[in-house]
Amino acid sequence: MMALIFTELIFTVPSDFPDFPNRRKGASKNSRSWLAGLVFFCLGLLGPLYPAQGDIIRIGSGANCNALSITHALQQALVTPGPDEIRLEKEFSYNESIVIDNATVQGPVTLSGGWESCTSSSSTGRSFILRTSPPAVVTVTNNQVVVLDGIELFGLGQISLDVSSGSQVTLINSHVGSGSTGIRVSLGAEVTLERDSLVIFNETTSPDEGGGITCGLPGTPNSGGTVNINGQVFSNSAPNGGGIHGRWPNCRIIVGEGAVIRDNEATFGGGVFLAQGAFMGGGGTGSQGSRIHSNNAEQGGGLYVTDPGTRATLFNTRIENNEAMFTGGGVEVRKDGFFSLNRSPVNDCPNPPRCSVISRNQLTFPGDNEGSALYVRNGGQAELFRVFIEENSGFNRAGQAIHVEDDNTTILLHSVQIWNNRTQAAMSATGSAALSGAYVSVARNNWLVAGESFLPSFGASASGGADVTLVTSILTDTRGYSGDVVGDCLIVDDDNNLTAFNTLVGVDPGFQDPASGDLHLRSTSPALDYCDDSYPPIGSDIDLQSRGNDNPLEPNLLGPYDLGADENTDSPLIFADGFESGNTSSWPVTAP
Ligand SMILES: [Ca+2]
Ligand SMILES: [Ca+2]
Ligand SMILES: [Ca+2]
Ligand SMILES: [Ca+2]
Repeated sequence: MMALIFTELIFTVPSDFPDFPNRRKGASKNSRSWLAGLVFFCLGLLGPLYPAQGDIIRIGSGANCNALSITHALQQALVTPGPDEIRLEKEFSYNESIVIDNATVQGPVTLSGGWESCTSSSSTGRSFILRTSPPAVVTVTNNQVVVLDGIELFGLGQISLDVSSGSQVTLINSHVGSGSTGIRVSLGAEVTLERDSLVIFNETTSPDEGGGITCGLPGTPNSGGTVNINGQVFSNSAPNGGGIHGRWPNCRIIVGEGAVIRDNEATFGGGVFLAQGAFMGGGGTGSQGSRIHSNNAEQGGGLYVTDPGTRATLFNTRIENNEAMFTGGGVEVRKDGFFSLNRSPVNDCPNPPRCSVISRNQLTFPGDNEGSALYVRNGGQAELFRVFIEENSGFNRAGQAIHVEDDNTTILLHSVQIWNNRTQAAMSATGSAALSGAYVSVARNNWLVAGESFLPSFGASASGGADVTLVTSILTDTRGYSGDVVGDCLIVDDDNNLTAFNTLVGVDPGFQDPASGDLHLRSTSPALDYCDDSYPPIGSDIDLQSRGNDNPLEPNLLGPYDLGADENTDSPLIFADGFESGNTSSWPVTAP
């Protein structure tokens, strides 16, 4: 417990919402040196959670020790049939290249660090294993099952942990740092990074590896594996995937409660790069969401998804404060890749309703660049459900926050709030792309024109034959539309270039507190009970409340469906004055 708290104190930025939009980004190359890593690592506390299992082999030089090296201990483990725990004395020096496969060990093995001596009954801190020449510091292969508990691996120029061929490795209270790639997972292996574990300060120049974690081998189809992330992948760098690089359909990156991918750096995919059919899924639950934040790249600051069959389908994940030079500050999807973000209908998150966000991401290169939040090209598809897109910005507070371009390329927005972005249009499409928004609430977006004055954003922009359709939505604080945009069941403040049916123009939509980003509907909003189900809702509203709540006091204009991201499900105000006034004239006419 102490270790967990301590880790969070050190490795969590106290304020995750630096001043917008002039915040400074995270790690520099300098801070990624292994010396800095050592400093961080030395601050760790406390040790193994696993009880001793089977035989215990103690490495060290004093009383009660029975091995002088890890390799020596593994030789002893081989001759016993069951599982083994190898305890590493803390002050002892470990500079070995350790191979765990069926030739050297029999049964599952735990490497447990942080023991004061071979006579200690408990461990504190971690043991270091360093290696300055190839191969990897620890290689686990041939279906071995290994737990690293209280261990720090320093690759110092090569892979720190190489797990392959059906093996399973779990890291508890362990750090993997300063390697060429921190962890490589391949050929059906599985690695689990538990919440108090870090992959940190790794750096590679190979385009086929991630800085922190590599899943799959280049040129070997289906050589992926599974990576479960509940810990942090932090301050790593690579050309493709500063934090994580995944390829092949059997590469599965699963983020869970407490997963944090942050301050990583790349050319493509600062946080995560997925290609050639790789899959990323999962999301946070309970008290810890999962976060992809403060990463940076030239394209795809947080996440870069490319190639047919490649998918990232995330829930309860905050993609924020990432930065790209050119496109895709938060997320970039290319070449038939698929990205979706949703709020889990079953698992709560630490700060509802903002369970899933693409917020405070930025583009930095001079010019009107596109996709500070989300950028989709070349056959890519993106779907957002119950997502907040807020405070994203391009260079000089211009550009486009959400952008889709090219044939057969689509963005679907459903129960999405687009608020307070610096963007020329709340959403933009060009080059025959399709953009559909349903149950979308748009307010307070604007952009800085020529660095001089702010103009309200267009509600949407369609050019080059793009197809932009908006239904059952509210768009306000706009300056109309750019290009031809079509819609139905809308409340808009300006319908210039908008062709829409059943639309109210220029009325107050009745948001709760638009200045502070609360776009829930007041009980007096004209958006209540407005639309029918011509545009069937996909699941619940942004609060996980049922769509189509029929307020008995509100006449159904076309049907019981509210416009925008929120369905108002407040109890009907049958006694609107609360009886206190004694003035029956203020009672709604339908009240008895
Ligand atoms: Ca054994
Ligand atoms: Ca309703
Ligand atoms: Ca009604
Ligand atoms: Ca609601």
